[in-house]
Amino acid sequence: MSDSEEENLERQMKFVILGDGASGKTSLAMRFAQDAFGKQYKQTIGLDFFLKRITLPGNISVTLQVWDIGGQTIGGRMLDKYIYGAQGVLLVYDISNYQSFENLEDWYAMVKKVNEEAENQPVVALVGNKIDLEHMRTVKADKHQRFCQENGFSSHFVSAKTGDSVSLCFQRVAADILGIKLNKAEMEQSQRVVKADIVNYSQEPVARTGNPPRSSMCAVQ
Ligand code: G3D
Ligand code: MG
Repeated sequence: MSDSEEENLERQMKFVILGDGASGKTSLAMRFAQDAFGKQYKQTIGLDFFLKRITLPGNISVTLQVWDIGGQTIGGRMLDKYIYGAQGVLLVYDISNYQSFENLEDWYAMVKKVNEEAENQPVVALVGNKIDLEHMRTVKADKHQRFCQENGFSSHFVSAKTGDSVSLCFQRVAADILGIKLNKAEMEQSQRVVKADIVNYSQEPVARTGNPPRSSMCAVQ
């Protein structure tokens, strides 16, 4: 194995998922983790974070350490410890709950405070969750985009319920952290690579010989 391959195997990144209660943080974490860890998830979530390996285009393996803040609120005493050292921050709101969007200003202020003296600033992603509830949307997409532009966030719309774009979101943030730009074709391709990885981890050979799942929705439902 070459040095660079070894380095790739060991690369680990800390992600933290922030946002108001009920915006869907735990659901997102579970949706992302489930494919790979299945029943073990509940066990590991009790320990503050879980690990999941993904493969980015170019066969780059990264292990994501994903922290769900649980019941921590903005004033929570442990919150800075969750945020500290995170290379990826997902700011999550519920597109059908305007307050959850507005409060992200405060969540982001907390991220900036914790990173005041940090050499490397985290990559921050704005994640509008519950897009399956499009008919109940109260946060207009242009508000979302403006918030992204003002602060240099990447923009994501997902549904933890259906699984729509959840893996892709984590993957795009990981790619951003490494400075890898993914074009559309690569994103689709890399989604498939991730799926293949997951199937090998969590399912019996029957899944490998059968039709490969086409998307995260297919893989988990
Ligand atoms: P939190 O960890 O941010 O507090 P949870 O949020 O993951 O506990 O989710 C809060 C509620 O929102 C849950 O409903 C959950 O099922 C729901 N939810 C999470 N993500 C989605 C989504 O993408 N779409 C829809 N429609 N609902 C979602 P309950 O009823 O269990 O409280
Ligand atoms: Mg939660």
